[in-house]
Amino acid sequence: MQDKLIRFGVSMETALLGRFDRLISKRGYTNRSEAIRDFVRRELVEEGTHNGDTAAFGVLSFVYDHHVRELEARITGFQHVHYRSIVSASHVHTDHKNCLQVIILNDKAAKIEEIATKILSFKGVKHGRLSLTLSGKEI
Ligand code: NI
Repeated sequence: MQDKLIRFGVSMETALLGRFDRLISKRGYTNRSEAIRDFVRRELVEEGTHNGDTAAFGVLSFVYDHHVRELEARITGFQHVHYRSIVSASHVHTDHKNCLQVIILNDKAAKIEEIATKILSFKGVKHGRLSLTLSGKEI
């Protein structure tokens, strides 16, 4: 069910509003209300995932050199230990030497961060990034 929309006034300096309008235009928004709603949601997600007990989703992407001895087995083994937290894993062979994995996780935010941090610390994992979000019903 769609929640009722409430109108409210916002006061803002002219220069700041100008910068806001240019920013949202660059990002494809056609009106301020939709942009402000999205910005608020983003902050709420950010705030929500700062609490380690929050049920969250995580998207972890990382690139590694599959020639590094035992690394592939280590990555897979670690994911099997944490299979309850991992929803899916995709593997792309980016070239002769490197692989990209994208893992989707669903667990408490702190647990997701713990798993991601560990994987990113493995020797041979070159770089990666974790993005945390909420399921959507909270926002
Ligand atoms: Ni590969």
